[in-house]
Amino acid sequence: MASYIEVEQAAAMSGLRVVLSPGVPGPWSEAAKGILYVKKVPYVKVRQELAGENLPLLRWTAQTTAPVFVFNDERPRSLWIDQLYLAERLAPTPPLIPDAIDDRLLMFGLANELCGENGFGWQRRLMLIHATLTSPKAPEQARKPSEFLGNKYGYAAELADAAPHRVAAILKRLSIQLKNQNSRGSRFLIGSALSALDIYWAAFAALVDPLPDELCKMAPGFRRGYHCTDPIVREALAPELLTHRDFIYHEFLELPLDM
Ligand SMILES: N[C@@H](CCC(=O)N[C@@H](CS)C(=O)NCC(=O)O)C(=O)O
Repeated sequence: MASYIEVEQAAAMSGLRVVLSPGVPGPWSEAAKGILYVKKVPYVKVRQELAGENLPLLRWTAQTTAPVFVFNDERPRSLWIDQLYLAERLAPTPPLIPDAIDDRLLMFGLANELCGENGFGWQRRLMLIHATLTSPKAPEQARKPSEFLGNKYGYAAELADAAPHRVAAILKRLSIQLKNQNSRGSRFLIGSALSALDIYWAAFAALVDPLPDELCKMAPGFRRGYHCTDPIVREALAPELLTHRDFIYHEFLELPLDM
């Protein structure tokens, strides 16, 4: 397992410190790690407690979610888009934000569909919380964090019911993008080189179809939850999207995942 330092220790340091949830392949965290990996930016890993109170983290970063990037005495960055811009500034090469305006606006639009509020990750989280809260078999140690995360991220049963449709719409649009790109002779989701969108998709795909255990060690309960069996979602998940995820992980990202 990766080694982590505590928030109090991290707060006294300089350089780049990245707050993560140990042992969990959270898609925002794995995407952030992927971006830093590709750019070879050095950083230390700082422990967040999933669904915990995280009071020292709250004092340090004014919020309790992971991932967070803190660079020197700059403001903590707890949103994916701020993290991407910081990484791009710290290591401009290879660029992960396309230079051409049309590529850039398409990349940020699709990335927001995956990572942004109410996007793919958000909707899958609502579905996961819903599955636990409505299952009579769910053990108490699963129910408590789900209640906590449900309150934190706006869970309501009717939102969770609508979530598979939103997830499917995003998957379908992403798959159209990939097909268009392939027919233009590109292996990437945007333009003709790796962009942050390829990394976001590779990491967020875990929320429908996690990598096998030998590449991504997960507690069985987490794996069952992440693997999506909803027929509306499965129908929208073109096999090419998973092939693309595998291509990005095998060619560009760290394997096995180190959490
Ligand atoms: N703030 C991030 C999203 C990160 C996020 O939602 N992280 C969740 C992953 S489930 C988290 O850490 N939840 C656990 C907790 O809040 O304790 C962004 O919008 O860029």
